[in-house]
Amino acid sequence: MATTHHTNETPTDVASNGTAPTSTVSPETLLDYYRQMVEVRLFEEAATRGFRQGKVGGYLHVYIGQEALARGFLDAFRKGDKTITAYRDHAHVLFQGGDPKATMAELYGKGTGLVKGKGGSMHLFDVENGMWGGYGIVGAHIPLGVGMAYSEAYRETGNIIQLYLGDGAIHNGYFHESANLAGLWGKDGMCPCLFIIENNQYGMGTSVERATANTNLGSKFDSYAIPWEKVDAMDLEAVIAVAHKAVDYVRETGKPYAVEAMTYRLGPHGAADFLEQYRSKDEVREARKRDPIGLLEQRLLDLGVTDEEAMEKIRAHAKELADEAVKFAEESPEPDLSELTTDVYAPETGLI
Ligand SMILES: Cc1ncc(C[n+]2csc(CCOP(=O)(O)OP(=O)(O)O)c2C)c(N)n1
Ligand SMILES: [Mg+2]
Repeated sequence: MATTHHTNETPTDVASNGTAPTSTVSPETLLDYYRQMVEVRLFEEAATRGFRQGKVGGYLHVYIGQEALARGFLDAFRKGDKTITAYRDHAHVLFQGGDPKATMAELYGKGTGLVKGKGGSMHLFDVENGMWGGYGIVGAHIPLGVGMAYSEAYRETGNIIQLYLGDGAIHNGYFHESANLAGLWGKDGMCPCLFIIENNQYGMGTSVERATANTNLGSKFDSYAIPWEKVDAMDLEAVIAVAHKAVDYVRETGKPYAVEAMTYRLGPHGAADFLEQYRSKDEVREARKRDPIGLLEQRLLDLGVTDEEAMEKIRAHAKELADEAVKFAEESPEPDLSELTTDVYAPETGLI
């Protein structure tokens, strides 16, 4: 479960001031999230096959092993809130209600794709559902997310930003400059930003231990007077509990908060990362024992809300959905040539 560490004002303080966090989740909701996590898993396995067949262009990074993380935090997502993340972005889009067919078509670079085939796997956007990208430059979305949080506070919308970043991205200058401003703006209640570190133990082939002398990544936020805590992100219910507490705090105070979510990348860094010389097979085999989908299956069985047969049906349906998405992507047309010059400038510029 979660271990906590606080620097200054904390969600616990907020709760004691009367705004109790909500963290309960019904067995039915857990079962629904299980279904969604299986659907995302099979979607990404199908996308990986598409990549290996040379049909998915650009690059492809899957979220396999990390599904409970985004699913858990998004339980606390409210309409109007926004998410922003790096290139490992399929799960966020799908959990936020993105269409699997349009998402797969985007990976295939087709005109029917989520962003008309112009973004590919790393640059998914689904603004209608509150998903603001999808960024390929490590760390570059962090200042954008912090600026978006300031904008929400300035316009007094009551919305917050869920800003996801990797354990590798936290060593980037972008992070430190942005976190500094977030802490500063937060003093005036002007930065409703929830930083979520997706600590999957690796940045490409570099383990956290090889990337920093201070591997307690959440503590980087101490420098900027941003309170934080850690959570076991293989445990969906633990994530949901922390997510609500953190989101409530950020929304109530307009101050930033951070969660170091401990997870593991069960798949390769990217679809072309075959050798994985930076970690042992034993390590991955060991980590698989805590696959968040496996843990959730056991939990659902213990709760008595499902059985093997029902779960098999969920898997079979997820496979159908993934197959349909692939078929749609394969049969979709290439983007029209005229699209080459559209969406280049913002409409406000009057240039196009
Ligand atoms: C500025 C920049 N430097 C280097 C890269 C190459 N690169 C792509 S992913 C990656 C690792 C990032 O790791 P992390 O933030 O932990 O995210 P994860 O892949 O684990 O989700 C690197 C160094 C990049 N895309 N952008
Ligand atoms: Mg990482």
